[in-house]
Amino acid sequence: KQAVVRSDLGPLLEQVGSGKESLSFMRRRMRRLAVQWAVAARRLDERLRSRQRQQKRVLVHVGFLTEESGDVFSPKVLKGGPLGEMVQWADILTALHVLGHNLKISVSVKELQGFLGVPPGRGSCPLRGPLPFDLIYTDYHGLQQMKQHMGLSLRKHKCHIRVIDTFGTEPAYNHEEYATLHGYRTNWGYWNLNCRQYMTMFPHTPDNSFMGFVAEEMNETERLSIQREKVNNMVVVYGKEANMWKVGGKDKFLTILHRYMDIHGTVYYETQRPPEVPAFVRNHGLLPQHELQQLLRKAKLFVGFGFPYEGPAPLEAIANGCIFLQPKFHPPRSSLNNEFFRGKPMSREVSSQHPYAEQYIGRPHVITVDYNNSEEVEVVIREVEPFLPYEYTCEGMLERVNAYIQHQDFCHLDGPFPSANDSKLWPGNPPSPFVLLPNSTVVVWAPNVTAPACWPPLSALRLLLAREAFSCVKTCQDSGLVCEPAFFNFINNMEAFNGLDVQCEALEAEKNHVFPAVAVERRECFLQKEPLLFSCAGVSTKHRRLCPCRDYLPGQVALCRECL
Ligand code: U2F
Repeated sequence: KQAVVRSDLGPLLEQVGSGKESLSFMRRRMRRLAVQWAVAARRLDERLRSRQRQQKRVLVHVGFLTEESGDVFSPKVLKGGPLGEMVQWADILTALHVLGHNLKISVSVKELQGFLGVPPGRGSCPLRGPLPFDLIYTDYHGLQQMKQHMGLSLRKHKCHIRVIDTFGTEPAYNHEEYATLHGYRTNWGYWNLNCRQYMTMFPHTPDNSFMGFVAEEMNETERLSIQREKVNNMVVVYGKEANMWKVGGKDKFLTILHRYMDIHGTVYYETQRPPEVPAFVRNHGLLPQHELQQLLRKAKLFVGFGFPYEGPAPLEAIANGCIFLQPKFHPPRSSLNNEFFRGKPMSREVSSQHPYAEQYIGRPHVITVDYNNSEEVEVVIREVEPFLPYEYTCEGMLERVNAYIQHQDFCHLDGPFPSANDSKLWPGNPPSPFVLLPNSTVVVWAPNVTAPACWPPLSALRLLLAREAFSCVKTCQDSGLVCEPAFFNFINNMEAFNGLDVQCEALEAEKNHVFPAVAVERRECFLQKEPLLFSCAGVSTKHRRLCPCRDYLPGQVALCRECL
């Protein structure tokens, strides 16, 4: 059945209900952005009119909002607790509804059981018969609940699952046996999914799929009025919880800033001003989202003190014409050196409070400086235009989510559960389906006529040899490309080494998350033996990695030029 775009959010709002503060927050957000979604849906529909778009049966099970997982978020919605996750789930639900899919929403284990058709009650009761959904969007909590309540059948249906995972999961942490053997075991990882089934809040690492969310867009009239209404010396400080203001050196910084600017904050408080917030700051208390937008429209500067990491607010500020000033982290923070990130299933280096803003947006909208270096802190405040990357507009999110739904297939592409023990699913090292077309900087492989179907299409593949101690994320990035994990399968062969002029004195196949690669010292070449370990993120000082890169659309890094 063809999916038909919907512009009326009424039925969705009804489905979401309002039993909890978190759900009410999501409904308010949906209502506020309804017009923007409808306009985007119409535009995308015109562009995709000629395409077949299958309607999917989709279950959304929001694990972190279930009572069974403790639901620590809902009671804090009005008290300065995290809202980023709620922002994202609201937008995912809206995108799925607008794209015309058949949607069921669950925020309790009971509802989950009802939708899946497993008898209620505790204990694991395998689902009999076929899965009544094509796609299930959930999170780590929900995954655990499904394991408890679907028992063995979860394994059979795993390829239909998508896990919304804010900060991302890297292959070395995802593969249970490898993680256990090599010290990558955490409370979260080890599900042996295809890493592209994890969908992140920002395009952190191409090993995962980038889901995102949306921020408000301005039309021309709004742009002009924003520019007129800007108050020259107005700053808003990022951080809705008093704790976020507890940073060393902050007082000095604020005092200097206060000499030139009026400082505003939106810190939650009960009766009195939180002691962390200096008296000269005009604190509005936690604001409803639309009032925060109004405040940001007037402000010139949005200042972060280092926490929260990687939240939505800086994008909103930039979209409202603010400059985002944020601290650079020396050394970068990661799960190896930072309490907040410790135990998260990745070792990505977080170079500033908001690496996406730093790397993908940058100056003049984003200024990332070392706050300990007062010379650097000297900011030139000038006019900036409101800016929102296309991938964070409604149309951009709809385009991306639609492409994933129509093309990403983890049930057939790599086999339902590729595992090293399952020889059927991993038929050794298939010969390369390519003809090599060398060009000066990268090796371009043109698929020959028998090339297997793949998404993204193989014509986008550009093969690079990384320098030692370089990941494929960095290697592709340095050439203006992005690492594409879907292509690893096709470059895990001798032809790839030959194509890059690597003379292999020996060839082995091993389970290691940096393979395929060549050893720096002995010219020994290594192929990957476990497809779940293909990793864009992996780094080794002893190896030069083979990297499958591809191009991307301007403002839509998840999609290549021929991906739509
Ligand atoms: C991030 O979570 P946060 O909720 O702390 O992220 P923020 O960037 O602060 O903003 C989330 C939303 O809160 C809204 C604002 C944003 O869309 O419009 N808001 C508001 O409604 N009223 C106010 O007065 C101030 C903000 C991240 F998203 C999570 O994944 C992480 O767990 C967390 C910690 O790193 O950071």
